[in-house]
Amino acid sequence: MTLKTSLFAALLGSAAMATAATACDTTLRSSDTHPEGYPTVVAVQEMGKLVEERTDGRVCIEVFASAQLGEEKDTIEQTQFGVIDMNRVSLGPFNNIIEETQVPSLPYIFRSVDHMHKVMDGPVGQQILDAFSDHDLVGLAFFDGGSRSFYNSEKPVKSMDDLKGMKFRVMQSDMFVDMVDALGANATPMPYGEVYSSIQTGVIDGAENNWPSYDSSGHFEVAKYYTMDEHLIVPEVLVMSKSSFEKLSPEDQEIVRQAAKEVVPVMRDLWAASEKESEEKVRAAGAEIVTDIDKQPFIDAMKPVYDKYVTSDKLKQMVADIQATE
Ligand code: GTR
Repeated sequence: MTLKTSLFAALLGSAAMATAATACDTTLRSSDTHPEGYPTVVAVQEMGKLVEERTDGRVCIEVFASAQLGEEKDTIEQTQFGVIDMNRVSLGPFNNIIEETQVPSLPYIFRSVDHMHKVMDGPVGQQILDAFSDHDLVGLAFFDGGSRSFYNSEKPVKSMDDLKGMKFRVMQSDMFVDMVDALGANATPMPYGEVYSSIQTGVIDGAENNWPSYDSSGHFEVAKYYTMDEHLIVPEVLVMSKSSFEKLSPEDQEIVRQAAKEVVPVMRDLWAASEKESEEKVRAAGAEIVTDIDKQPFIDAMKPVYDKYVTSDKLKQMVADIQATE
């Protein structure tokens, strides 16, 4: 290509982009680490349809799936800076930034997914959403992330003893490093996208996650032993960059907030179906699942984690409120 033709191609390209951009007055770029078709991705796309319709095309949402915009920790920073408008992430990578997010990320804090829904739909959930505003973000809604369990490439883990000395990847949260240490294993915090090759090359023995992630990431191919200890039920969150949010009119802000809330039940249904489907798929693919596990020693081992992280009156009250939620 000559300089002239490549300049022409570049001009054509930007003209095409400009045409695409004019379809909506504002296109909010939303990040997700998961691939197309994953419940969180579909939920934000569904939310986008509501927003586009209700704003008469003033505001659209475009989801960049499969970590196209980066790994969670980096995209969180970019969302705070307003480089990314919207982000769907786990609460885990927020733990080191916003202390309130540590509470629903505590191991075994929720008795069940129903208990988690009750709490996150109530005043404690609202308190956590509000906490984002001190960090250049707007908390819009919580999504499901099921329960997370350990999996590895070495052996079926049937007790805490079996975990001793093994190396597990955790999300980039100090609390999760301490959680794994408290179980007698070793933790390596690393971005999600590096986990597959790190297991494959033996840098780590395994990781921990829910069924849909264990499936869609392909981790089950390299770590076939999954133990249902269900140590975490960490909710996921949809946030917006405060600067992007403030560029919208008050009416459009309200439409965005409302649409996020309305897709929560849609997401929960998608999630329940996806969990079932993924569990069946990994079982059929040869994953060995340990279901019969005594969780009590795991629960007891978490006391040092609570002692280290639940220190302020605010967090103590939040934990008490969660425990008192029926
Ligand atoms: C998934 C979660 C992602 C990401 C990932 C991880 O379950 O949906 O947001 O946090 O786990 O382990 O990094």
